[in-house]
Amino acid sequence: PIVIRREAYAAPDWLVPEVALDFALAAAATRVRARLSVTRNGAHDRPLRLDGAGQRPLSVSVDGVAVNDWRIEGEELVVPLTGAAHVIETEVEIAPERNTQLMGLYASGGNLCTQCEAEGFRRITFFPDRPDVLSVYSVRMTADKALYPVLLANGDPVESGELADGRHWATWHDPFPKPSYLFALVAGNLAVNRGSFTTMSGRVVELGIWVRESDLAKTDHALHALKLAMEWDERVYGREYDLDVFNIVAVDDFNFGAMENKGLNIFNSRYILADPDTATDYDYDAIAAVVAHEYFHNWSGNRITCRDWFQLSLKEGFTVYRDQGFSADQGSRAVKRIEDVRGLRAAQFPEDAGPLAHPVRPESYQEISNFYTATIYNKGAELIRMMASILGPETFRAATDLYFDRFDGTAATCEDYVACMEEAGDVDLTQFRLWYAQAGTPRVSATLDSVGSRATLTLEQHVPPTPGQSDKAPMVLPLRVKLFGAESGTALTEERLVLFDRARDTIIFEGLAERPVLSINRGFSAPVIVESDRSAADLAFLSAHDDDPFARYEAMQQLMLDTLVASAVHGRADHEGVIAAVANTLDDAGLDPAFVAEAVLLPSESFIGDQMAVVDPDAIFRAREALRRDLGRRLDAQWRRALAQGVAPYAYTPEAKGFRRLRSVALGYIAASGAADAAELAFAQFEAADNMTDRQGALTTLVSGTSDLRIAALDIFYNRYSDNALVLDKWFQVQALASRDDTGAVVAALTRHPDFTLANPNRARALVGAFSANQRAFHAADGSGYRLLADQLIALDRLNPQTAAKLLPPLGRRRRFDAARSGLMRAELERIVATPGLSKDVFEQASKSLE
Ligand code: B3K
Ligand code: ZN
Repeated sequence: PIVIRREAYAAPDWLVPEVALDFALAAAATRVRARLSVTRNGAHDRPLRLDGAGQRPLSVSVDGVAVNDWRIEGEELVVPLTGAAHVIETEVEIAPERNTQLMGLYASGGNLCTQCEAEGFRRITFFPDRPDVLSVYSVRMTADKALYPVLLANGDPVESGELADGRHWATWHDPFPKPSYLFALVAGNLAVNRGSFTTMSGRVVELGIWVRESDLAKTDHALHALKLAMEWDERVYGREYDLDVFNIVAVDDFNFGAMENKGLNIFNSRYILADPDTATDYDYDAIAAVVAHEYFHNWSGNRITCRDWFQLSLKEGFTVYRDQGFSADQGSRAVKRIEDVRGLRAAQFPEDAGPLAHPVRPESYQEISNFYTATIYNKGAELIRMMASILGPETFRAATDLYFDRFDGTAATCEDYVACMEEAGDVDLTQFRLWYAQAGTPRVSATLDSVGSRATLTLEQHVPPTPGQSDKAPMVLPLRVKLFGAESGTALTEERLVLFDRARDTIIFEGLAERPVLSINRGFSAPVIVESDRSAADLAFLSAHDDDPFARYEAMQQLMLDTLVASAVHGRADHEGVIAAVANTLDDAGLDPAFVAEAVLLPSESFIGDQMAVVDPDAIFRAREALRRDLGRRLDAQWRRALAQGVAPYAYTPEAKGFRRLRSVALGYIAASGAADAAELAFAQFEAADNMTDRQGALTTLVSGTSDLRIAALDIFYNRYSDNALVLDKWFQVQALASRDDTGAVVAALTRHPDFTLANPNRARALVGAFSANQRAFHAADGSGYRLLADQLIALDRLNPQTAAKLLPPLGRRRRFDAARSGLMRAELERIVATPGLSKDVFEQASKSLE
């Protein structure tokens, strides 16, 4: 395989200051004519090399004269050139309706759209398809007017008109130089929800959300979120929008969540369409977050882009950090932080502990699409968060101002970003840079010894080895620390930000009036694993008294984890501590219901597994169910009270959302208790619900139970939503995630359901992706889960390598399991690697997982 290395970066030989594209659009065959003005970059005599993807040019001309001295080398078009500046014209024909990879120009639901990041533009036309070549684009499109009445591209619309043969045309111009990955066009039969936003300097921007006519009523939430995001970015980062129009188009077939193309974002419809009947609170929140994320990229990504793909976290980590801040400001900061940390632990920590671990700024790749990972995105966001904590809010803002100002209009590096933080913050981030270079989640052991009025906190850190990196240096870990009095329950110290940057260190606290209890890594100030010797009593104490809500949640989680791991290892454990702490939290009337719901939820089966030397899925399931049953029984009155609380007609407010969340958690515990009326309660909620959150919550509970009402509810749900693809995804997903003995068989049957298709990434992820996240079902001892995943993955790879490769990582976690399971997983990986015609996407992930 060809390996691309970060250190091999070289500036482009040729630049393309301007490009004009002319598309004769049709689903079966689209003609693309490209006119590139190219300039030689530096003194060299090398020819022009343009990336392609297997096409042959129909014609090539240089300065208006047809030439035939070009050649194809691999997938590149090589054109010898003599001067310092030329105009190159090429013509190709592509077939959007045969494009199942969904990269480049493709058809979705009868419309035509593009996806170019990272390397899709080369599937449209020959071009230096790399992010450090920035060009001003002019685009002309002609198409059948009846089939494609709407023609959109980047930038601002210029002109449009009619043609004789039922065709029409439109031209668009984007004045901002951009890399090819930000190119976009859409041709389709679309309706628009329009709005407008007046920027801080008084410019009026016309906003449009484009969807199929029948979905128009589901676009208000996204449009509202867009306006909130535009206002937030002005207020919090001083960033103003820069074009006269901002368009978003929703499509059903999309490899990712959404794409930040300049002025023309293209979205997976699941991150646009919402109404209370079809979308959950989780969906509403995700829509607002993704709309904001893509909008924020206009500055962190588009105005300042990446020099090369190793710098991907420059735009993604920073933009995730920005969208997390935006979402935190829409509701509870504490709950948002809990959700983000839960997500990091569910996706990034396992990645960092497995065969696909890589630094936030990787050193090499075979296929760049495989590096759109939780490490680049979510760990990358944690790096920005740590620098923001080190600088403090005002200085951080001065540092981002400096960064935006200095690098506007350029293709920058992670190093450029850190240098701005360093300069504006007047701090030395030399050692901090290790966060970009070293993979693996640091482990911190924290011990607090107190004698009289003096306490010593001893910290030790260890960064585990990861592929290609056996020895690690100590990192800078910003740890927020505070001590509480064990008797009084009040704070003994102020919160301190400890910059722990050695293998071992001690911190002394003096003048303590009583025995201290340690609260550490408050707010999850560093993305690390903390091992402390705090007793169950101290954890219970913190879960009730800590004044940082995240730390309260964390103490409760640790108490639950300690109990569950002990139980999974020894077959049983004392549940009293957890029951008392959960009761305390449920009875604390001062707490936000959304926080309570998060705090009383047990850690997931996989997260429990991550704490064990060898994951035992069945023992974990039994331990967790036993604790759930005890919590359900012992706190029955509290759960029923929570279930009755805050019931009101649907509203999308933080308060109403919190009540809904707590009600669905309560329903789950009532079901776990084995109460005779549990299924009826769930079914009643399922039928009475005036919103999808309550309906899906009830269905989720029913589907993991044994009552026949489960079948009834699934049928009602299916029939009610059989024409709504996004809700059918939920129907598949809820079954794939069910805690049942027969889930593997159910999922196998669902792969043959008439509504199941691998051609649609959302559907593939809803069934196959969800199944592999269901620890007990996926890790069935007979290997049937592994076989199912491998079969689907091999089939999907023939259509869509990028989405297939994303399904592979669960098979790579084999070293975490017993020898029998590990061997079965290995056999499936070997079968995948031996598949003829395998894509490089899947090959890279599978072969690395076998190492
Ligand atoms: N930048 C896009 C990534 C799409 C890449 C697909 N291979 C989405 C986002 O992070 O905003
Ligand atoms: Zn992004």
